Amino acid sequence: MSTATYTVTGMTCAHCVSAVTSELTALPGVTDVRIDLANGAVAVTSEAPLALGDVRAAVDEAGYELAAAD
Ligand code: 9UX
Repeated sequence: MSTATYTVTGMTCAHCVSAVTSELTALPGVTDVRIDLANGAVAVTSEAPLALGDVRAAVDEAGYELAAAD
């Protein structure tokens, strides 16, 4: 298992969180997504490390921006 944290900008409500969670959960191998709306922190757990470009594309697809990968 691998957990990586990212900062996503633009999320301001619970529906935003739901949209990002849904897109990230759809990535192959993702088993858990946790989002802290207050600070935009997104923790993604997956069976193997994810490609940053895939994470960025999923966040973009939801309508938000991946600002940083920690
Ligand atoms: Mo509503 Mo959260 O437009 O964006 S889904 S604030």
